[in-house]
Amino acid sequence: MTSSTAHRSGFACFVGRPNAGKSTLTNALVGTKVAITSNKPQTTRHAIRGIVHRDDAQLVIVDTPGLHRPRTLLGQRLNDVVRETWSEVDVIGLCVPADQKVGPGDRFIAAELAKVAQRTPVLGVVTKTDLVPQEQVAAQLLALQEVMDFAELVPVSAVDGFQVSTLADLLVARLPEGPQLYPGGELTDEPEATLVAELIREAALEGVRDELPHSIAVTIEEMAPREGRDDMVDVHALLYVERSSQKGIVLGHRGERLKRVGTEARKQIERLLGSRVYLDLHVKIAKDWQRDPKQLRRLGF
Ligand SMILES: Nc1nc2c(ncn2[C@@H]2O[C@H](COP(=O)(O)OP(=O)(O)OP(=O)(O)O)[C@@H](O)[C@H]2O)c(=O)[nH]1
Ligand SMILES: [Mg+2]
Repeated sequence: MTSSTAHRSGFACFVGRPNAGKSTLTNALVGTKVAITSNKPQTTRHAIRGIVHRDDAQLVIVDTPGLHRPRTLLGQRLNDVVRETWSEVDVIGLCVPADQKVGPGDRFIAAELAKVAQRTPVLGVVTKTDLVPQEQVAAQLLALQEVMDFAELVPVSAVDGFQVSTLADLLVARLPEGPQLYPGGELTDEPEATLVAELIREAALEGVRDELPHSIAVTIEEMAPREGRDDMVDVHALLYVERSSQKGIVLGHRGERLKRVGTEARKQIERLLGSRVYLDLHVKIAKDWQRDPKQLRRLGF
């Protein structure tokens, strides 16, 4: 028997061009940072699950990489992650920022989604509404309506919180009835080491540009509480770049830049782990790793 108070549970995913605001929106819905964000394209590199707990539902949001025209094997792999994710969820949100014209990239994604839309509802989500006047939001909703037949259209801002809970309601309404999928209080199923590596990458993305953001990868070589101490975790991490010229930029003059990245990342990691952290961070060159299947595998792609 169904009743209006039945508990719902399931999966939603956000898709869209790089930089559309998918990860920021995921974090806003979950209420904490589960995915790193930046103003560089292709910040997200795997499907990240964030869990929204409510009395009436458990909504698992899967944040995906931005779908784009791939130029490397990594880019292809990222796009594969997106397509695999949207074929598995209960509801999809196509994110389009309010401050940019609906373009060929959005139409390309919508055309692909139209095939999925027969069995999975797709919501049109206009993000970043805080950046533009109201009329422009209205115009963007109209423009988005043209690209495909959406189950629902909703404008949101992850920054000022506008309609974030409305979006949660709309997503939850599309979930099947079911029990909790994750224990109460669990906000993500990302391994701690992955979150730590991501926080380091987020800090490293700050202030770099052009090709460099794409070339950066971070691995955690070792992470453990310091022997004999319960208030200190030692983290040994490697920051990969693809060329020696990039290593110079990341290090900065006398290693000053890397030091700043380490300090910023350490603060974030301490907040995440709730303990003091010693971060040992080194830069290594993995030549052209974005194009090399073997190295991609080693880096987890
Ligand atoms: N003003 C404003 N900025 C936002 C909002 N949402 C995201 N941004 C900014 O937009 C940029 C991209 O945000 P992300 O959440 O990383 O975008 P993404 O879609 O996950 O990007 P990829 O992972 O590269 O696909 C960041 O600089 C965010 O701070 C919003 O609601 N308002
Ligand atoms: Mg992202």
